[in-house]
Amino acid sequence: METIYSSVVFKKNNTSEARDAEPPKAAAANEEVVYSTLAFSSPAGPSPSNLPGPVDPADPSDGARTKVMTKARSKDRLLFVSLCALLFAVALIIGVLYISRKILHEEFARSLTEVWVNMTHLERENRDLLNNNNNLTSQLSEMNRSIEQLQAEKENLTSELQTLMAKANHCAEGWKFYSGKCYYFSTYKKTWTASRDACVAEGADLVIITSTEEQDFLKSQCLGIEHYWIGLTDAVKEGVWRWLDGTKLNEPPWYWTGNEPDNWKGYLNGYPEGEDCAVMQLGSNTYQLQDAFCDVASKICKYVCEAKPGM
Ligand SMILES: [Ca+2]
Ligand SMILES: [Ca+2]
Repeated sequence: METIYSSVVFKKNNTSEARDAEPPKAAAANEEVVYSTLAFSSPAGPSPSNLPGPVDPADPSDGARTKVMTKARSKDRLLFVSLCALLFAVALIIGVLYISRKILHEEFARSLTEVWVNMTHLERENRDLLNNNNNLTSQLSEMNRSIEQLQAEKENLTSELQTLMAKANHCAEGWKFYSGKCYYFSTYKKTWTASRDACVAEGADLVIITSTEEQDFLKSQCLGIEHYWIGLTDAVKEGVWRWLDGTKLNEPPWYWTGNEPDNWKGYLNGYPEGEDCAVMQLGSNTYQLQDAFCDVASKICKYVCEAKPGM
Protein backbone atom coordinates (compact mmCIF):
# COMPACT_ATOMS: atom_id res chain seq x y z
CA MET A 1 0.00 0.00 0.00
CA GLU A 2 1.24 3.51 -0.94
CA THR A 3 0.43 6.56 1.27
CA ILE A 4 0.43 10.05 -0.22
CA TYR A 5 0.53 13.04 2.14
CA SER A 6 0.54 16.66 1.12
CA SER A 7 0.12 19.99 2.99
CA VAL A 8 -0.35 23.56 1.79
CA VAL A 9 0.23 26.48 4.29
CA PHE A 10 -1.21 29.94 3.70
CA LYS A 11 -0.12 33.06 5.89
CA LYS A 12 -2.47 36.00 6.14
CA ASN A 13 0.13 38.64 7.25
CA ASN A 14 3.13 37.46 5.55
CA THR A 15 3.31 36.99 1.76
CA SER A 16 6.40 35.00 1.85
CA GLU A 17 6.17 31.40 0.93
CA ALA A 18 5.39 28.95 3.65
CA ARG A 19 7.83 26.41 4.54
CA ASP A 20 6.81 22.85 5.32
CA ALA A 21 9.40 22.40 7.92
CA GLU A 22 8.47 25.44 10.11
CA PRO A 23 7.82 24.73 13.81
CA PRO A 24 4.30 25.16 15.32
CA LYS A 25 5.32 28.31 17.10
CA ALA A 26 5.47 30.17 13.81
CA ALA A 27 1.72 29.45 13.19
CA ALA A 28 0.78 31.13 16.31
CA ALA A 29 2.77 34.21 15.49
CA ASN A 30 1.65 34.65 11.89
CA GLU A 31 -1.91 33.05 11.86
CA GLU A 32 -1.26 30.43 9.33
CA VAL A 33 -3.88 28.20 7.53
CA VAL A 34 -2.83 24.69 6.63
CA TYR A 35 -4.62 22.42 4.11
CA SER A 36 -3.56 18.82 4.17
CA THR A 37 -4.53 15.90 1.97
CA LEU A 38 -3.98 12.26 2.73
CA ALA A 39 -4.51 9.68 0.00
CA PHE A 40 -4.00 5.84 -0.13
CA SER A 41 -3.47 3.75 -3.21
CA SER A 42 -2.98 0.02 -3.61
CA PRO A 43 -1.95 -2.00 -6.74
CA ALA A 44 -4.45 -4.72 -5.83
CA GLY A 45 -7.28 -2.19 -5.61
CA PRO A 46 -8.85 -0.44 -2.69
CA SER A 47 -9.36 -2.41 0.50
CA PRO A 48 -12.71 -2.26 2.15
CA SER A 49 -11.35 0.22 4.66
CA ASN A 50 -10.12 2.42 1.87
CA LEU A 51 -13.26 2.26 -0.25
CA PRO A 52 -14.62 5.76 -0.84
CA GLY A 53 -17.58 6.57 1.24
CA PRO A 54 -20.44 8.80 0.33
CA VAL A 55 -19.19 11.81 -1.52
CA ASP A 56 -19.69 15.16 -0.02
CA PRO A 57 -19.80 17.79 -2.75
CA ALA A 58 -18.75 20.46 -0.31
CA ASP A 59 -15.64 18.51 0.57
CA PRO A 60 -12.82 19.31 -1.86
CA SER A 61 -11.03 16.06 -0.98
CA ASP A 62 -14.11 14.04 -1.94
CA GLY A 63 -14.13 15.65 -5.42
CA ALA A 64 -10.56 14.64 -6.03
CA ARG A 65 -11.25 11.19 -4.75
CA THR A 66 -14.31 11.01 -6.99
CA LYS A 67 -12.21 11.90 -10.01
CA VAL A 68 -9.64 9.27 -9.09
CA MET A 69 -12.31 6.61 -8.63
CA THR A 70 -14.05 7.55 -11.87
CA LYS A 71 -10.77 7.27 -13.68
CA ALA A 72 -10.09 3.89 -12.09
CA ARG A 73 -13.52 2.59 -13.05
CA SER A 74 -13.08 3.81 -16.60
CA LYS A 75 -9.81 1.99 -16.76
CA ASP A 76 -11.46 -1.14 -15.31
CA ARG A 77 -14.29 -0.96 -17.83
CA LEU A 78 -11.87 -0.43 -20.64
CA LEU A 79 -9.78 -3.34 -19.41
CA PHE A 80 -12.87 -5.50 -19.05
CA VAL A 81 -14.13 -4.63 -22.50
CA SER A 82 -10.67 -5.27 -23.93
CA LEU A 83 -10.51 -8.62 -22.19
CA CYS A 84 -13.96 -9.55 -23.48
CA ALA A 85 -12.99 -8.52 -27.01
CA LEU A 86 -9.78 -10.46 -26.66
CA LEU A 87 -11.62 -13.54 -25.40
CA PHE A 88 -14.16 -13.22 -28.20
CA ALA A 89 -11.39 -12.93 -30.77
CA VAL A 90 -9.57 -15.90 -29.29
CA ALA A 91 -12.81 -17.93 -29.26
CA LEU A 92 -13.51 -16.88 -32.82
CA ILE A 93 -10.03 -17.87 -33.94
CA ILE A 94 -10.29 -21.17 -32.11
CA GLY A 95 -13.69 -21.81 -33.72
CA VAL A 96 -12.38 -20.97 -37.17
CA LEU A 97 -9.33 -23.13 -36.60
CA TYR A 98 -11.51 -25.99 -35.33
CA ILE A 99 -13.86 -25.82 -38.32
CA SER A 100 -10.96 -25.51 -40.72
CA ARG A 101 -9.21 -28.42 -39.11
CA LYS A 102 -12.39 -30.49 -39.20
CA ILE A 103 -12.88 -29.71 -42.89
CA LEU A 104 -9.25 -30.50 -43.61
CA HIS A 105 -9.55 -33.69 -41.61
CA GLU A 106 -12.63 -34.76 -43.58
CA GLU A 107 -10.96 -33.90 -46.88
CA PHE A 108 -7.84 -35.75 -45.80
CA ALA A 109 -9.92 -38.77 -44.76
CA ARG A 110 -11.79 -38.68 -48.10
CA SER A 111 -8.52 -38.37 -50.02
CA LEU A 112 -7.01 -41.16 -47.96
CA THR A 113 -10.01 -43.38 -48.76
CA GLU A 114 -9.68 -42.63 -52.48
CA VAL A 115 -5.97 -43.36 -52.33
CA TRP A 116 -6.69 -46.64 -50.53
CA VAL A 117 -9.31 -47.64 -53.11
CA ASN A 118 -6.97 -46.73 -55.98
CA MET A 119 -4.16 -48.62 -54.31
CA THR A 120 -6.42 -51.67 -53.96
CA HIS A 121 -7.30 -51.49 -57.64
CA LEU A 122 -3.66 -51.10 -58.57
CA GLU A 123 -2.72 -54.10 -56.44
CA ARG A 124 -5.43 -56.18 -58.16
CA GLU A 125 -4.27 -55.02 -61.58
CA ASN A 126 -0.69 -55.74 -60.57
CA ARG A 127 -1.67 -59.29 -59.55
CA ASP A 128 -3.51 -59.76 -62.85
CA LEU A 129 -0.50 -58.48 -64.78
CA LEU A 130 1.81 -60.79 -62.86
CA ASN A 131 -0.49 -63.75 -63.62
CA ASN A 132 -0.63 -62.79 -67.28
CA ASN A 133 3.11 -62.37 -67.33
CA ASN A 134 3.58 -65.83 -65.81
CA ASN A 135 1.18 -67.35 -68.35
CA LEU A 136 2.92 -65.61 -71.24
CA THR A 137 6.31 -66.68 -69.92
CA SER A 138 5.09 -70.29 -69.71
CA GLN A 139 3.65 -70.11 -73.23
CA LEU A 140 6.86 -68.54 -74.50
CA SER A 141 8.90 -71.35 -72.95
CA GLU A 142 6.64 -73.96 -74.58
CA MET A 143 6.91 -72.16 -77.92
CA ASN A 144 10.69 -72.04 -77.59
CA ARG A 145 10.74 -75.77 -76.88
CA SER A 146 8.48 -76.38 -79.87
CA ILE A 147 10.72 -74.21 -82.05
CA GLU A 148 13.78 -76.17 -80.90
CA GLN A 149 12.04 -79.45 -81.68
CA LEU A 150 10.93 -78.16 -85.07
CA GLN A 151 14.44 -76.96 -85.83
CA ALA A 152 15.84 -80.37 -84.89
CA GLU A 153 13.22 -82.09 -87.07
CA LYS A 154 13.98 -79.67 -89.89
CA GLU A 155 17.68 -80.49 -89.67
CA ASN A 156 16.91 -84.21 -89.74
CA LEU A 157 14.53 -83.81 -92.67
CA THR A 158 17.05 -81.65 -94.52
CA SER A 159 19.70 -84.29 -94.00
CA GLU A 160 17.33 -87.04 -95.18
CA LEU A 161 16.29 -84.93 -98.15
CA GLN A 162 19.89 -84.36 -99.15
CA THR A 163 20.52 -88.09 -98.85
CA LEU A 164 17.44 -88.88 -100.91
CA MET A 165 18.37 -86.26 -103.53
CA ALA A 166 21.85 -87.70 -103.72
CA LYS A 167 20.35 -91.15 -104.14
CA ALA A 168 17.69 -89.85 -106.53
CA ASN A 169 20.23 -89.03 -109.18
CA HIS A 170 22.60 -91.78 -108.32
CA CYS A 171 22.86 -94.96 -110.34
CA ALA A 172 25.21 -97.84 -109.74
CA GLU A 173 28.37 -98.07 -111.77
CA GLY A 174 27.66 -99.22 -115.32
CA TRP A 175 24.07 -98.01 -115.15
CA LYS A 176 22.73 -94.97 -116.99
CA PHE A 177 20.38 -92.36 -115.56
CA TYR A 178 17.41 -91.01 -117.49
CA SER A 179 14.32 -89.22 -116.25
CA GLY A 180 14.46 -90.57 -112.70
CA LYS A 181 15.34 -94.14 -113.69
CA CYS A 182 18.52 -96.18 -114.02
CA TYR A 183 19.10 -98.44 -117.03
CA TYR A 184 21.54 -101.28 -117.57
CA PHE A 185 22.38 -102.57 -121.06
CA SER A 186 23.92 -106.05 -120.79
CA THR A 187 27.00 -106.96 -122.84
CA TYR A 188 26.35 -110.67 -122.73
CA LYS A 189 23.40 -112.79 -123.75
CA LYS A 190 20.99 -114.95 -121.81
CA THR A 191 17.55 -116.46 -122.16
CA TRP A 192 14.60 -114.22 -121.30
CA THR A 193 14.10 -116.02 -117.99
CA ALA A 194 17.80 -115.86 -117.06
CA SER A 195 17.95 -112.21 -118.11
CA ARG A 196 15.04 -111.33 -115.86
CA ASP A 197 16.66 -113.23 -112.96
CA ALA A 198 19.84 -111.22 -113.49
CA CYS A 199 17.93 -107.93 -113.34
CA VAL A 200 16.03 -108.95 -110.22
CA ALA A 201 19.32 -109.92 -108.59
CA GLU A 202 20.38 -106.27 -109.01
CA GLY A 203 17.18 -104.92 -107.47
CA ALA A 204 15.73 -104.17 -110.91
CA ASP A 205 13.63 -105.90 -113.60
CA LEU A 206 13.46 -106.06 -117.37
CA VAL A 207 12.68 -102.64 -118.84
CA ILE A 208 9.07 -101.48 -119.18
CA ILE A 209 8.70 -98.87 -121.90
CA THR A 210 5.91 -96.40 -121.13
CA SER A 211 6.56 -93.47 -123.50
CA THR A 212 8.06 -92.58 -126.86
CA GLU A 213 10.59 -90.42 -124.98
CA GLU A 214 11.81 -93.45 -123.07
CA GLN A 215 11.86 -95.40 -126.35
CA ASP A 216 13.98 -92.65 -127.97
CA PHE A 217 16.40 -92.75 -125.03
CA LEU A 218 16.85 -96.51 -125.49
CA LYS A 219 17.44 -96.04 -129.24
CA SER A 220 20.04 -93.36 -128.56
CA GLN A 221 22.14 -95.81 -126.51
CA CYS A 222 22.72 -98.14 -129.48
CA LEU A 223 25.32 -97.41 -132.15
CA GLY A 224 24.42 -100.48 -134.20
CA ILE A 225 21.39 -102.73 -134.32
CA GLU A 226 21.06 -105.10 -131.38
CA HIS A 227 18.42 -107.39 -129.90
CA TYR A 228 17.43 -106.94 -126.23
CA TRP A 229 14.95 -108.77 -124.06
CA ILE A 230 12.31 -106.44 -122.55
CA GLY A 231 9.72 -106.94 -119.81
CA LEU A 232 6.81 -107.81 -122.13
CA THR A 233 5.12 -111.27 -122.29
CA ASP A 234 1.88 -113.12 -123.19
CA ALA A 235 2.71 -116.14 -121.04
CA VAL A 236 -0.34 -115.61 -118.82
CA LYS A 237 -2.80 -115.47 -121.69
CA GLU A 238 -1.82 -116.18 -125.24
CA GLY A 239 -2.12 -113.19 -127.50
CA VAL A 240 -2.60 -110.68 -124.64
CA TRP A 241 0.70 -108.88 -124.22
CA ARG A 242 1.30 -107.24 -120.89
CA TRP A 243 4.28 -105.56 -119.27
CA LEU A 244 5.72 -107.08 -116.14
CA ASP A 245 3.82 -104.60 -113.98
CA GLY A 246 0.55 -105.93 -115.44
CA THR A 247 -0.24 -103.02 -117.76
CA LYS A 248 -1.41 -103.92 -121.23
CA LEU A 249 0.71 -103.08 -124.26
CA ASN A 250 -0.60 -99.89 -125.83
CA GLU A 251 -1.44 -100.30 -129.53
CA PRO A 252 -1.11 -98.58 -131.89
CA PRO A 253 1.54 -97.63 -132.76
CA TRP A 254 2.13 -101.16 -133.94
CA TYR A 255 5.79 -101.94 -133.31
CA TRP A 256 5.57 -105.64 -134.16
CA THR A 257 7.72 -106.38 -137.20
CA GLY A 258 6.49 -108.38 -140.18
CA ASN A 259 3.90 -111.00 -139.10
CA GLU A 260 5.03 -110.94 -135.47
CA PRO A 261 3.92 -111.90 -132.94
CA ASP A 262 3.40 -115.33 -134.59
CA ASN A 263 3.77 -117.54 -131.46
CA TRP A 264 6.03 -119.92 -133.51
CA LYS A 265 6.30 -123.42 -131.98
CA GLY A 266 9.65 -124.41 -133.53
CA TYR A 267 10.54 -126.92 -136.16
CA LEU A 268 8.29 -129.96 -136.13
CA ASN A 269 6.36 -128.25 -133.36
CA GLY A 270 9.31 -128.84 -130.98
CA TYR A 271 8.05 -126.14 -128.59
CA PRO A 272 4.30 -126.52 -128.39
CA GLU A 273 4.00 -123.75 -125.77
CA GLY A 274 5.02 -121.29 -128.52
CA GLU A 275 6.79 -117.92 -128.19
CA ASP A 276 5.66 -115.88 -125.18
CA CYS A 277 8.49 -113.33 -124.60
CA ALA A 278 9.21 -110.09 -126.48
CA VAL A 279 12.56 -109.01 -127.80
CA MET A 280 13.22 -105.61 -129.31
CA GLN A 281 15.43 -104.92 -132.30
CA LEU A 282 17.05 -101.68 -131.30
CA GLY A 283 19.16 -99.25 -133.22
CA SER A 284 19.63 -95.52 -133.44
CA ASN A 285 16.73 -95.41 -135.91
CA THR A 286 15.21 -98.80 -135.23
CA TYR A 287 12.64 -100.01 -132.73
CA GLN A 288 10.82 -103.21 -133.67
CA LEU A 289 9.30 -106.04 -131.61
CA GLN A 290 8.95 -109.78 -132.14
CA ASP A 291 8.03 -112.75 -129.93
CA ALA A 292 10.52 -115.50 -129.11
CA PHE A 293 11.04 -118.49 -126.83
CA CYS A 294 11.42 -117.44 -123.22
CA ASP A 295 13.65 -120.21 -121.91
CA VAL A 296 15.33 -121.99 -124.83
CA ALA A 297 19.12 -122.12 -124.70
CA SER A 298 19.36 -121.64 -128.43
CA LYS A 299 17.52 -118.36 -128.14
CA ILE A 300 19.66 -115.96 -126.14
CA CYS A 301 19.87 -112.14 -126.37
CA LYS A 302 21.19 -109.15 -124.50
CA TYR A 303 18.73 -107.47 -122.12
CA VAL A 304 17.92 -104.10 -120.59
CA CYS A 305 17.29 -103.75 -116.86
CA GLU A 306 15.44 -100.82 -115.32
CA ALA A 307 15.59 -99.69 -111.68
CA LYS A 308 14.91 -96.75 -109.41
CA PRO A 309 17.93 -94.63 -108.37
CA GLY A 310 19.57 -95.46 -105.05
CA MET A 311 19.21 -99.20 -105.52
CA1 LIG B 1 2.81 -116.21 -127.28
CA1 LIG C 1 7.74 -114.81 -133.09
